[in-house]
Amino acid sequence: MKLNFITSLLSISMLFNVGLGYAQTKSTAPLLLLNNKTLWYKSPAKVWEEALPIGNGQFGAMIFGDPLKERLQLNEITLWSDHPQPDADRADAFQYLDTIRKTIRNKDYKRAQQLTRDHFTSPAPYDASYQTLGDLNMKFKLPDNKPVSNYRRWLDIDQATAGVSFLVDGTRYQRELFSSAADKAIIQHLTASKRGSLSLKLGLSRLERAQTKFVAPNKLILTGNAGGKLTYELQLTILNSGGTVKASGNELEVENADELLIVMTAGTSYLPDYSKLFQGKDPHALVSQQMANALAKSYPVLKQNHIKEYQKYFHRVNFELGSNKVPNLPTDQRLKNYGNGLADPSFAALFYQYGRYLLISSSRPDNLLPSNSQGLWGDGLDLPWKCDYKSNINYEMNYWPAEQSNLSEMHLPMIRLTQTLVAPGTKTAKTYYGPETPGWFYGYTTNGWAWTSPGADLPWGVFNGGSGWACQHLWEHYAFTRDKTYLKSIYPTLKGAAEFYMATMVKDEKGFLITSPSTSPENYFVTDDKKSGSVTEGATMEKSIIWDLLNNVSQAASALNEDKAFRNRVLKIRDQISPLKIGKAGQLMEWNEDWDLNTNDPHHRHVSHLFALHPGRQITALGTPELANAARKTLELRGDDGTGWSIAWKENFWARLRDGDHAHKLLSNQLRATYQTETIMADAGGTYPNLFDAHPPFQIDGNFGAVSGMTEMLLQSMETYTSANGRDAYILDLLPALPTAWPSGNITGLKARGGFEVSLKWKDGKLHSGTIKSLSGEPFKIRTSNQIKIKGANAIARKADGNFMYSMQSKKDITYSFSSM
Ligand code: FUC
Repeated sequence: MKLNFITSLLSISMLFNVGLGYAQTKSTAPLLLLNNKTLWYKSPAKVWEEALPIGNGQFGAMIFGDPLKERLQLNEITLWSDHPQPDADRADAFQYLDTIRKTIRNKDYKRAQQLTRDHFTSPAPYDASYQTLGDLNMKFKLPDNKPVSNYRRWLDIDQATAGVSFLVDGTRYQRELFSSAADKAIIQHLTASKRGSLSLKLGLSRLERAQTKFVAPNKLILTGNAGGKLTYELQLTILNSGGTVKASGNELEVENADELLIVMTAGTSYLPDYSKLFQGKDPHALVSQQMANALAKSYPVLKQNHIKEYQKYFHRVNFELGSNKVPNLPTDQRLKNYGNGLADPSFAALFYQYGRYLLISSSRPDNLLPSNSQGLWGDGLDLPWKCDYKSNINYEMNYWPAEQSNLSEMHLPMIRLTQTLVAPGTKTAKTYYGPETPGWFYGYTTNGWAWTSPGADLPWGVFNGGSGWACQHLWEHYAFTRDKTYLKSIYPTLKGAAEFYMATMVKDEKGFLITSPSTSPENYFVTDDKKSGSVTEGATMEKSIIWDLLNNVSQAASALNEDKAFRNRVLKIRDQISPLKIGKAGQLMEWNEDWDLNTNDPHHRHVSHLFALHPGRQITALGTPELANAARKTLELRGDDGTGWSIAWKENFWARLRDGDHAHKLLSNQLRATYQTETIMADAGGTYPNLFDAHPPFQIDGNFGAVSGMTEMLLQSMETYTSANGRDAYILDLLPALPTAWPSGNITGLKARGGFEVSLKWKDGKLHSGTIKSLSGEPFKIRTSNQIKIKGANAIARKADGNFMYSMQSKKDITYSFSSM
């Protein structure tokens, strides 16, 4: 292939003006970044949390952008160390179930804790970790001792391209990069405004288990294994226009080129098939094929393919807050200002769209694994918490924005992994709850190898809710898309999860159904006589998850018009689940007994017992006001701080409580600039300069939780009513929690349950106008706080709670417009 760009001042300035969409006055002036869809900085990244992420779902890079020494830290979503552990269940666990339950009922919590730790955890080591693929290191030769000026580093989330640009001795150097899902490659284009200016050495490296091979003078291959049976391969090809490229030791050396194209492709032997224990073919043939395909295309074509494929998803939602004038400040400065309370509402919109960018970039529809706890990006061999998929918040929070922010297909890798857990989870269910136990189950976490056993220790390892909560996502994909073929395909998985819980719940002293043994994620209780433990019966979160699952399964059965007897049984059992309880401080009780105020850790980061408020729908601000008030009290007791994801979750809770200002306060807490990367388990949070969320350390769930929280402030659709045809239909709640900090704005393309696409515009803190497109022709209701005119509304009622309700019969593919009165 030939490079299509002739390096000249003209083509460089065209590249700046047309290709990247940045206005530029003179070729030597710094790039002026005028839009609100670009992260940009005035200096290279010194630490990983400043580097900028690109990814095509599967293959990603963190770009540091140093003029002299560039580092691209690379990841491949399936690169998991170690191996599957199908025998990690504790073989005799079931023998102890009855004793553990009786010990709990007898309130001997100390012994119950010991018995559970000894007999109901997993005896297997949990060593497998998501790992780095390696680094591309580039050492540039620039004119001696000449300073770098006019430096810019950016990530354009509208096009999913990143770049670096700077001047040395009157020559402008530019690198542009993207990770293309269309062509399955990371592409890098290097130019300079003076011919023959590109001289560098480049090599591939990895911390361990890697060999570099030369295949041709312009090609490098890095291969190895990840400690178990998984093998990986990374290929790099460099094409030059002008100058020379040759092998030099373990590196490639480029001298005096005018322009360069560097293409990288990567893969592993991972096969998403549990029955084969994930063992697929060596990736060499596939990675070589991907390289050949990419090399057959010119740079402009590769770039165009990439942008088109990316924007198909990204452009579905447009979000503007405040004025269209974006401060001409680098992103790290805007972040600092926001955290210091300076009004810049458009920064929140950038953070929102960045979250969508991150989901698209770490979870394309055909990903072999979902976005993990760092999305796609992780530097090291043993990453924080193994970078796995923890079910007690992290796995699910990653996918909260998928449906509502119109990225439904990005949900599919998570839905597929959850289905993969059915086979190992069937075994785990029987091993821990008895050979006759129906269905499938997993508790605390899963990983790239479909782990379903409990964890090795307490308080975290023995949690009952994993499969139930993960299944909420299988249901939600249907709730938003109304795709019955899909629903039919996942129904057995939902049903299996429900069957497990229906068979294993026990009766409490009053005859209500609860779980036992039971924990409230990673928290300890203190009884009134000051006994502390984590193992008890009937923790609120577990019963709330089961309630939600049974509710969803019954709706699924009725939507499919099948399984009537089963559905009736599901509903009967759902109604026997122990009700949510309000404690002596007016709080929603976390435990089966009113122990909340005894706690030694009042600000514990998990606020698990509010699952019913969000992401569940058993509590709603207007439908169950007493429980909603109790949830509010709980949030007040827990406080406004927490780890990154904890703060993000609280944004969602306050939005569901229809308190936009409090939700916004949490968002401001989250958007405090931080560099803290040491693990902190209590109040910490914050946002790194590259806008990754800080647990700390970096954990991507906070980014996704914030997208969800902001969406919940603008649109909610979790409430149902029974429509004239006897089916469940949804209430679309418009601007339920608009904060005063966002008096004007607009958002287009949000999705609502029931199959609707919603666009909203507001002014002076009030809904101004909008549209609702019906994608499935289902009836719906609209709730607004100010009166609107809408064609086709056949009923208007002012409710006691001060909102207006409009009842609609919709037709498929018709868009309904409305405006305020
Ligand atoms: C859970 C949380 C931690 C952390 C980890 C990945 O264990 O309690 O805060 O998010 O997952």
